[in-house]
Amino acid sequence: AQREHDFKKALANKEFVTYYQPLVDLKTERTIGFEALARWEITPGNFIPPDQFVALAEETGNITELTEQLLRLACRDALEWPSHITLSFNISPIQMSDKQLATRIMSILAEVGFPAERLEIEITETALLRDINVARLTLRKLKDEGINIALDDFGTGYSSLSQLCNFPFDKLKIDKSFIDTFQLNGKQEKAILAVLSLASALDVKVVAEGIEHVSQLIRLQELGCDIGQGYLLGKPMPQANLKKTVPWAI
Ligand code: G
Ligand code: G
Ligand code: MN
Ligand code: NA
Repeated sequence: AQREHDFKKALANKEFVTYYQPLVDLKTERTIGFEALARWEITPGNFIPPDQFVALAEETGNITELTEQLLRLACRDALEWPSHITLSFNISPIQMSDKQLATRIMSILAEVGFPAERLEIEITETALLRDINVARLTLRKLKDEGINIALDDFGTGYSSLSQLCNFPFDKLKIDKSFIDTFQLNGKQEKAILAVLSLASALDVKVVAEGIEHVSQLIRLQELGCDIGQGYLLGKPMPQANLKKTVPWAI
């Protein structure tokens, strides 16, 4: 009860903020979007990471309210970006069982005036397993509104070929554990190559997550990976730092 009280208070005090990490087109090396990553600033400069408070929000029944607050914030920030820059937003698996999810998202977009075409929702593979029929309906509704869908942490969950064929994904985000360990002609690299070829056949774009070294970047470019994300290309940063760090115009 205490934890629930603290959480409600944090929501009321607007202690949750969003950082933004660049998504970079690996061909042109330009930023094409940002992923919103939530932070709980308990006291100035002191942050609780999302893995911890998202679970807490779920346990205390506050995940819907938290998500709405974060999405509103992120869309407002994204309205200040150039109009070709997209916003990626994480949805937790438990929310894929919410039949109202698509409606909630659409009403925030309408309220803020953010175009659906510039929003991308990131879901994990486990999210699809909870309630497959609700998930399918929700994704269909979001797609029909023009929202893009990315499959996050690809390769670590229970992804099956049928999921890739039966859900309307626009992007696959290859989990950073593959990028961390991959070596020239190693198994991870071969797996990535196979994923690229599968994605291309299904007309889905591929994002490599967790790029930290130039050697990884160069190899992923050689392999033809579409999009990259990682500390090398940009760390998650607050809205105020985006203009300083990311060269919009070029
Ligand atoms: O941001 P890292 O910066 O620590 O994020 C850790 C995890 O928290 C990732 O798995 C990420 O997908 C998740 N996460 C970050 N922001 C959000 C959010 O706004 N909502 C949900 N549900 N998960 C988030
Ligand atoms: O689960 P999801 O992919 O949404 O979360 C991305 C997580 O990975 C966030 O916690 C983000 O801060 C982190 N991250 C992003 N780029 C890098 C990177 O290059 N290296 C590491 N170690 N973590 C990263
Ligand atoms: Mn993500
Ligand atoms: Na991810």
